[in-house]
Amino acid sequence: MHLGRTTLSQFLIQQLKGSDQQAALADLLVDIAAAVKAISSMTAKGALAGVLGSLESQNVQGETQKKLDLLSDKAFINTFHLGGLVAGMASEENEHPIVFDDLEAPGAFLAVFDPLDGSSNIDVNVSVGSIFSILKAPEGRLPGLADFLRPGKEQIAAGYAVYGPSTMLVLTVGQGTHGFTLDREMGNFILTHPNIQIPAQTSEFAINTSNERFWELPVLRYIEECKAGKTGPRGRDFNMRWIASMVADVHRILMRGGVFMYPRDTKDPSKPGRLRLMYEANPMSLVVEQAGGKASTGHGRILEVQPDQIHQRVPVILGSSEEVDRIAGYHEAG
Ligand code: AFP
Repeated sequence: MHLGRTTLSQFLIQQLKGSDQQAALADLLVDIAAAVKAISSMTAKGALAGVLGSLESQNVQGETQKKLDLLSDKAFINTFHLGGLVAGMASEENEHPIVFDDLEAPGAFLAVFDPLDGSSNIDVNVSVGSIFSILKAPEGRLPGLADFLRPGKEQIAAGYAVYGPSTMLVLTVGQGTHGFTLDREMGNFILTHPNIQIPAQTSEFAINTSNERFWELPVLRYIEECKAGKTGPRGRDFNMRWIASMVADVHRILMRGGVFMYPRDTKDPSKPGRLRLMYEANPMSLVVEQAGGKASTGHGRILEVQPDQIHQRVPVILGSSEEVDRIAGYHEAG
């Protein structure tokens, strides 16, 4: 692999040359890259493209939808529909899965995605992203809801795009986690971060501390120890970051280590966390684990969770393995 010259397509041909299904998966990931390029172009234009601001509508989560939420959702839906490789898809912006029943033969894959994550940052020009998760579709029939509700360990590919100063695509097909940077002049994603490895240790944590009064004891203990720094049991100072865009926070952790936490809290007892399992936690957990990190609910591996709803939420603690282990240990101790 030549850094700076290997394109996404060339890389995927190398990684996925074992079977027809692997070749089809490579094609699907190239289709996803095309949708990401379209979204990158829209976000880069900002206010000039008339795509900022909110709509009157709300999504199934009861959250106000941004214009770019829906435009990004359409970009993925059209890409998947035209590509013919996906039998059905589920997204944050649609209450129920969409099944493509007009194809000659059902596609081999299911796509689950958050078309624009962190969209409350759009209007203030802060990095946002898209997150995707790919599952195998049932053979010879159209998919039903149960076919989507698979544990994250069954994902065959996952990744995200981060629309920041540069647009990057970070993905895994189960053979490590790799980063590609969009060369806007050429319109190609170029391999710039092969085999990303998250440092096992870190001195940086990411959490929304305005929720502190709602945290459970293990989380309180961990954050207090980080804040105590050199004067406390950790014996070193920590730094804090919170971009409120999961993709941007997790990308920083992939680049330099850290731990990201959106834990279960008592703010809304009906919600076991804020982040959605199927299209935020699962894909990000696979990417993180493939980069040598860990991803836990506090009480177990996120990728083992058996979903029972498309939009269900889950506590998320992920990043540098030694910190995730420590936090899980505090949960075990109660
Ligand atoms: P939005 O898509 O509504 O901006 O939510 C983004 C997000 O799901 C995730 O990307 C952030 O990590 C998290 O919410 C931020 O939540 P808080 O606004 O409660 O900090």
